[in-house]
Amino acid sequence: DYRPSREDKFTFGLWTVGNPGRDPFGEPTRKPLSAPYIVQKLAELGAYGVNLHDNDLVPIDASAQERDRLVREFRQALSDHGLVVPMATTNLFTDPAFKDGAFTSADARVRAYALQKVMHSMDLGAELGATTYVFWGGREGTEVDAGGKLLDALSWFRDSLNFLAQYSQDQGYGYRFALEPKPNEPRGDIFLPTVGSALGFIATLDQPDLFGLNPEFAHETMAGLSFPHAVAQALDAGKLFHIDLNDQKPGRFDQDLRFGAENLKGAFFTVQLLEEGGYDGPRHFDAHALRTEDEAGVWAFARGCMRTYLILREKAEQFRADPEIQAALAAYRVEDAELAELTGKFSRENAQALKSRTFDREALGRRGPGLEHLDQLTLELLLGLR
Ligand code: GLT
Ligand code: MN
Ligand code: MN
Ligand code: MN
Repeated sequence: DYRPSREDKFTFGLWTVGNPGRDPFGEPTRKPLSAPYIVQKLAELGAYGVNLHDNDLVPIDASAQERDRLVREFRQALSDHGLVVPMATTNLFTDPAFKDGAFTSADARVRAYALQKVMHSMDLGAELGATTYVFWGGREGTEVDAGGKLLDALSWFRDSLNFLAQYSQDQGYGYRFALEPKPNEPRGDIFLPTVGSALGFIATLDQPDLFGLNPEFAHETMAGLSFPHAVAQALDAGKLFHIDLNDQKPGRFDQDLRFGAENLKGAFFTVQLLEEGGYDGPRHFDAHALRTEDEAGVWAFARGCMRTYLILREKAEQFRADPEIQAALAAYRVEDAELAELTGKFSRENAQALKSRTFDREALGRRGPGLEHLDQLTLELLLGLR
């Protein structure tokens, strides 16, 4: 009946279900929800965990006493309701200090303050048991490039990540770090805008093995790219450390729609990749209930994200078991054992044999691979007709 359980590893951010429905043109439409209350509600719905920014729990100007009280109450709620905190991150975007970036601010004092804030936030995450630490560089970017910092920004960013990786090791926290790309919003152009650019950057870090990706469905879609393709590239590189599931119409502002709400086929192929591609981390929903909704709408939204995932997971199983689909797949993917031998591994002999082989180019060009048929079968499966 598509009821989630802890084993499904569904997580939400405090900032997601806790989003009060503010947008750049309008005030909040809902009351803020306390962190312990969110924990209780998510547990009732069958979630596995809850993730947070430092300031989702502890206001930026909280006293030490207030911090301790908030953390104590949150931890109590987690243990009362059996939820975990797999991922933590830092708010490096709300405060005006970060208006021109955090790690990539042109002001060395802001860069140092950002490092300090992240270290405190990493301490908090470790206290709550988080093992993945996300960096979404929302403010790391520019509107105008007259400041001439494009190259400096990358090296400041690199220095900060190298520093923080060592801090984690020095403290014995054992974090794995996940970079979350986004092409724009809130900045005109955000640095490391796509999964591909983040993968390229990770290779330049001192300890690349500690760093991976937290790709988001909406963000790759905003960049005009395919989310399943981005997820596949991260998986292939062994870099899918975390994932932000939501939905998005292309060519729009960041919408953070309920998972599956817009691009159902993209959602299906994403679930298929996660379930069959060896990802065993949390399935995190970084989405918001529509601003039109009241609190009941928020929980309907959260339930909907998980339910859609479970339905699509079942569809992926049906896809694997459907004889007609499997026959169409087998027809599409032409295998040849002799050629596999010849092309699998380079040797001078293989290269020579391959060079002197004749291929019936025209026949290759004539073959219809049956993708229309296969895709229609997939669509009908998703529509419940198979
Ligand atoms: C913010 C952003 C998300 C990021 C969060 C992590 S914060 O809501 O829009 O995509 O994942 O910092
Ligand atoms: Mn988003
Ligand atoms: Mn977002
Ligand atoms: Mn996100």
